[in-house]
Amino acid sequence: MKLLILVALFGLSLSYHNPHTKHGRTSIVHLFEWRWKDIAEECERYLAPNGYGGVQISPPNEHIILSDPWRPWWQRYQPIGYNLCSRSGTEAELKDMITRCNNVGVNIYVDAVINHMCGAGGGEGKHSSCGSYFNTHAKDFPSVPFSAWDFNDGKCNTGSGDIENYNDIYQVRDCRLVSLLDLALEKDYVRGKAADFMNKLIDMGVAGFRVDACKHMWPGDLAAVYGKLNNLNTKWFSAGSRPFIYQEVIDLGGEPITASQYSDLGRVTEFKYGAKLGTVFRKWNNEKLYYLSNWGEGWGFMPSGNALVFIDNHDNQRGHGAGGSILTFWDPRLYKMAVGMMLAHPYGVTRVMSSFRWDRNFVNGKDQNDWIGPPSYSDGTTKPVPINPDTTCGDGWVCEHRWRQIRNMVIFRNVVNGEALVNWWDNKSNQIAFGRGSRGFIVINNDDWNLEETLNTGLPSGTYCDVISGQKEGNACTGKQVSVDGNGRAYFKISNSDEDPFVAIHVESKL
Ligand code: AAO
Repeated sequence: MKLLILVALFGLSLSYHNPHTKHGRTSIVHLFEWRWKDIAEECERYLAPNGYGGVQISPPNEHIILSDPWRPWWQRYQPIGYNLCSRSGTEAELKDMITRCNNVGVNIYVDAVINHMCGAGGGEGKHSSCGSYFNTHAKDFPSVPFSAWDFNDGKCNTGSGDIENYNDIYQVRDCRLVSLLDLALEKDYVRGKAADFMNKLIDMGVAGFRVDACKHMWPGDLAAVYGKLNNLNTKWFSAGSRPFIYQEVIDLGGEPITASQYSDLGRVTEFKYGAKLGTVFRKWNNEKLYYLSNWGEGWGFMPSGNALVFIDNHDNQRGHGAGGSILTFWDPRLYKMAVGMMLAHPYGVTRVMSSFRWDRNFVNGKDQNDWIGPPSYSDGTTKPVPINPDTTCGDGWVCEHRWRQIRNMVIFRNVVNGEALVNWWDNKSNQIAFGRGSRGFIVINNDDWNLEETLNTGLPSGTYCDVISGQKEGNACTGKQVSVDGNGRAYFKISNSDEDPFVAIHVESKL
């Protein structure tokens, strides 16, 4: 009997770990601050044809509109209620996007902000994205409605009412994160409102959620909210599918709240992954690429089946959240290699970042412009994403997910999905290579000298097109060619001064 219950519970919880991606697609792209209209088009014209499995969208909830600073990107992490008009568009546009992306097999994952409402200093009025009235002095959010009873302040015992010490788990869960009004998710009423919001989105067709600020919510409260969620819409997902849940918990070690406290409930963001890989590619602390031979759990990360991984996210690419070692589009050469490593390696569910550019202004190591919102018109509305003739994006949208090296590695990951890591090679320094079964092989040179080696690729004999320097187009190759002999061996030469000092081949890039 006990065993049966255990099996049932285990089965139940694991069901939130599945991203439900379709057609053998494996990666998610975060289209940070994109408008719903642009995402719908991107699903159809680019993401589906190039094998992206899903999109993480910016928070769709009604949010505060701020003027000082002017329309920061982070205003969307300050909910006013659960109406669905936001900086990215109207509810009708949101619905249209979800439908169109689903119709081409690209899932939508919603960034769900349920820990809190807006900042305590948000004031009173209708400066909110759907025009709903609110009053932070009275903690009154009539559009939900939430009132003073629905917040945690009574339970918080810091002087400021904010979290002051991350070593005190009660503060972290019951006090305000950077002054954001902290919802009392122990109340069934509050849980119900959060679940209603998420269920509305599930019924519209989303495949799951990135749950914001989970460190600041009690795991038991989250379990109760998840338990109230509907199954996914059977128009696009098989009957009985539970939503995919990945929880944002920043666990770099050293705090009493850990990622593992949440991993039974759903996947968890593995922040050590990008922080460590950034350190390795930058060669800080004497790190070397060859130490990656046991990358993954061997580096103290959570079990692969619990992890959602990424090189950078919307916070740490601008100094919010964690770590100076993080690689971003600002360091494109190292960044492409790191993203390539992530996508070639079997660990975790992978998320690719897609950013907008902003004018950085460092004063004493801190970017004074870390608040700047997406490319916008003077009235504060977000600009569309124009596509240039060479397929890159214009108007300040970086579109890392369209960079050839990154997009082709997203395809590589799909081609090698489910294959074991094999044929590891390294030079005891910063040159490494490994394969995935007999379907793909990658070679990386981050040393200050050339790589010239004959390696066992495990691939069938033939001539392959490197998908980093180019790609297979028809029967031609626009990049380097690699010939694999009858024993699976191939000669690789990668100059340390190559534009991208790595090479990747897979069975679908065979000429
Ligand atoms: C804004 C203003 C605030 C203002 C507030 C209310 O910036 O000054 O008080 O409005 O008016 C985003 C922005 C915030 C913004 C907020 C609301 O980033 O700047 O506040 O919207 O508009 C913690 C949380 C984590 C959170 C992260 C940013 O645990 O959940 O802070 N991320 C999510 C979102 C994020 C969003 C929110 C949550 C809120 O992704 O975009 O905020 O919805 C330690 C802790 C971490 C903690 C960090 C930062 O990390 O471990 O849990 O993250 O500190 O406080 C080393 C350590 C590492 C440490 C890190 C600190 O690396 O190893 O553990 O240093 O840098």
